[in-house]
Amino acid sequence: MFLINLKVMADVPSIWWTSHISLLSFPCGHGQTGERPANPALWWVNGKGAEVKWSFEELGSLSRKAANVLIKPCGLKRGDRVAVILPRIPEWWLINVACMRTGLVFMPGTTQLTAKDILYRLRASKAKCVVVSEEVVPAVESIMSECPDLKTKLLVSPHSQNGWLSFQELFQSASEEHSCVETGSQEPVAIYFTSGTTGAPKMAQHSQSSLGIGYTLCGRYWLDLKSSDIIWNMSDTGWIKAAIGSVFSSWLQGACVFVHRMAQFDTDTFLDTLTTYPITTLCSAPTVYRMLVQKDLKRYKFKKLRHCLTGGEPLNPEVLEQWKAQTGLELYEGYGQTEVGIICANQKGQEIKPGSMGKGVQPYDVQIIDENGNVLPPGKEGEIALRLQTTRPFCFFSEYVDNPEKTAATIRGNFYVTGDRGVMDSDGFFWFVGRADDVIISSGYRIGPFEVESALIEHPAVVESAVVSSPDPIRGEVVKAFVVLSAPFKSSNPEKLTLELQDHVKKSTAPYKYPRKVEFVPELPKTITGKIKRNVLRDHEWGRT
Ligand code: BCO
Repeated sequence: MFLINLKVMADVPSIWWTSHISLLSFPCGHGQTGERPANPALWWVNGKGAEVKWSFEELGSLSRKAANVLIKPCGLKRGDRVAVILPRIPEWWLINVACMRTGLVFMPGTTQLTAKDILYRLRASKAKCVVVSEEVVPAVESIMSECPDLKTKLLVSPHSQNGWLSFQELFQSASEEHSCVETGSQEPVAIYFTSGTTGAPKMAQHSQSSLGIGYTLCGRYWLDLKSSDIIWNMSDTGWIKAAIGSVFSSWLQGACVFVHRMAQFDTDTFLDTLTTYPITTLCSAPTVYRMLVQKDLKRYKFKKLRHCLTGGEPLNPEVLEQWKAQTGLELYEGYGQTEVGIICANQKGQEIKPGSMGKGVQPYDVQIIDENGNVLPPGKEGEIALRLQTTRPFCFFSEYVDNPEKTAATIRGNFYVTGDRGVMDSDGFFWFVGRADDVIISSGYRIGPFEVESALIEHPAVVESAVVSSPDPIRGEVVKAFVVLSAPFKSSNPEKLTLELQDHVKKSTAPYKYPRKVEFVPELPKTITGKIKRNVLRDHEWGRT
């Protein structure tokens, strides 16, 4: 049992929390001089002149105020689930820490979620509170009558709305006095919705131990952070990568988290930001680096950049080499999952084999196993798996909430199976091969084909569809839909109908899932029992026999 650290470290001199963490037997590093980091804890800009800088002390007092908002006017109690659908605004960080202080379970979601996605999340989780920005209000309003457990709607906006509590107003009058709840290591801290081959997204629950302590190692070794560093982690607030790079791993090292509000990704703004601000550490999806190396990077002088990281999808060796040739900087790939964090990585000081995602990282024992749970020798392809000791590794997710079958399905013998296929070479380097199931990894997003097929079938033109991955030079892979048309649409203009279907999917579910490729086919390949053979279509797309 231990008290968890971020909520505490925001309150007390850094000497306390560095020694607290080393008490937990983590390797000692920097920051042990007891000096407070010179950098702010959070440095936020919106690209239009607005800027917020909070020291760790300010983060402490402001998050105590935010905790009082959640507990008093919102009436939330320890263990309640809070859905937080906010863009990259400073309040996201405050509410995140406030949930830790109060023992509330933080459930982040991207602002790309549609009303249908939000309805599913609120109902499945029985969330007591939803926290949103103005643009998400209409979606919540349209479905809240179907969410009997939802008690509180909190709006983060300078404008108030009928039926919504105003975070800004309540925050102004909230007290700075708040005592942290003393949470246990296995108490839930966050829930992430994660897509699989079938059904709706599962709720992967993390504990105080898995996020709070698990990511210390990642901050120290993969991100190589010190209190003098300023890290810009591009990930949207809805993904675990935001928890890794923009909260736990960074702040536990005393590093400054840099945030650019950037509503729409744009390479010019991105590169200007690196030349304007003293960012030392950059973490972004391979798709972003693929977009960046299209530019003449030698024209840009990055102010302080020293360490570049990537993850969320496989990185191609050409991009690593082009990035290095143009910037002089290595690109360190990390491989992981929402459920288990970073499990393999190229780390500073170690050899990098272009195309490999590095070696297994502490505290994991990463192996390649066969379908019976036997460890395979180097060079043999199998499933990437993590060896389980008598207890689950402390940085593991706790379970898929209300889904013991899916939780159990991740275990094979003495191993947790990732669902990814790979090979380990004789030097212990891991090489990604692909998903063992039908999940699509596009631009760093994990997309379940069933979710896209369910959206497509709502359209009157679609009799049935099969959604698979298809190669793409920028996004690694993209969503491709094979669609069988209903009779009235068979003679429609294919280009026009493609756009209509794409638009329909963007409205039905989070737009990042929309099929960037659509092919109309007379029928889909099926087994004799009538099950669609997605693998046949996928193999065809990837030119495999
Ligand atoms: O590309 P299009 O323009 O055709 O479509 C885009 C958007 O325009 C569109 N869209 C967004 N909001 C919309 C909308 N359309 C209609 N209505 C709206 N309200 O939808 C498409 C969204 O695609 P996107 O998000 O990929 O956009 P974009 O601008 O191309 O961004 C590129 C990236 C690379 C910045 C973005 O894909 C990205 O952030 N990728 C990384 C995702 C990530 O962080 N993954 C990590 C997950 S955690 C993990 O892997 C565990 C590791 C331990």
